[in-house]
Amino acid sequence: MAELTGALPAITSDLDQAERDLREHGLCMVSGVLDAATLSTVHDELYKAAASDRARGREQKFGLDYEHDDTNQRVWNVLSRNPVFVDLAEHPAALRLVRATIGWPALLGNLSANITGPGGGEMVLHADQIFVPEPWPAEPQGVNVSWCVDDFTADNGATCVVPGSHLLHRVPQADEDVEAVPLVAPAGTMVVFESRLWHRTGFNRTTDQRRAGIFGWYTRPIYRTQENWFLALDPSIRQFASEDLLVLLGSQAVGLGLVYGASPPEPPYDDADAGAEVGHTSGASGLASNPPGPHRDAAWGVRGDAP
Ligand SMILES: O=C(O)CCC(=O)C(=O)O
Repeated sequence: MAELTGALPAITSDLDQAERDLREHGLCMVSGVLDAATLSTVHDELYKAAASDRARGREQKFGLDYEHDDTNQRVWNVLSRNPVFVDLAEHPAALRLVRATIGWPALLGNLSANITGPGGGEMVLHADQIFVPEPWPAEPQGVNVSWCVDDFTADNGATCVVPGSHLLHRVPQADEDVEAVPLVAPAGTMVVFESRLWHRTGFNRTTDQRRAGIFGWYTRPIYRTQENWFLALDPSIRQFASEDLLVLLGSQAVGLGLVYGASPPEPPYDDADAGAEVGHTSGASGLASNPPGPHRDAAWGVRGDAP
């Protein structure tokens, strides 16, 4: 049996504490990040997207999910479904913890949802950086920011984690004899765990509850994204993207992902102030564009996080 000494941190609303928990335990649970109106919109829009996918036969099975499970539903490309999901992907609290774990620039590998249904089976125990060849680099290569869209309970399939497993610094074996404990948390909780932590979807033992979680997967910028944003993203999301989101999508880049040796230019802005700031005109037509930002490359260089 693997030697494990970890513990689960308590839910906190203090981001300094969350950052310490993430460093020490490989995960943190943060309350008070979403207001009630945002949570309600996220909930309704996610279930609407899930129902639409199901009605149109657009569901895709995921390799690590329980094989014989027709109650669980993955919802892909959540970022394109409604701008409220952009608010999750670039939430300042989320990005603070992403930066603290893997630095900046980072890429958003995916924003997808997993909805467990009554009777839904367990997922395969895994670490998210499963694609990184071993021996792994000393530091985590990614971080998962997950959002509890419903209450997560021990019965309805709350994500289960193996405390301390990030320190084992390897993927779990198929027959690994370890205890995975449920992350019990109310809807709206933001749970952040680094990419070496072993985890899985829990059993949904209820007869009448669905449990939705949205999982934002962020990586260092040397990894390919799971969702191919260049093909999958609704163009309006990029059109109105913040600078942080452009970086996360690979549409602003340094070192890798360049176009003719420079960062790709930003899309046109609709916002007169954004153009004025850099000495460009931007009118109601929204056709003026900001230049690519060598100043940004310089800023990243100073932070020293460029690949
Ligand atoms: O659904 C969950 O609770 C966990 C999902 C997960 O681990 C994953 O998608 O990698």
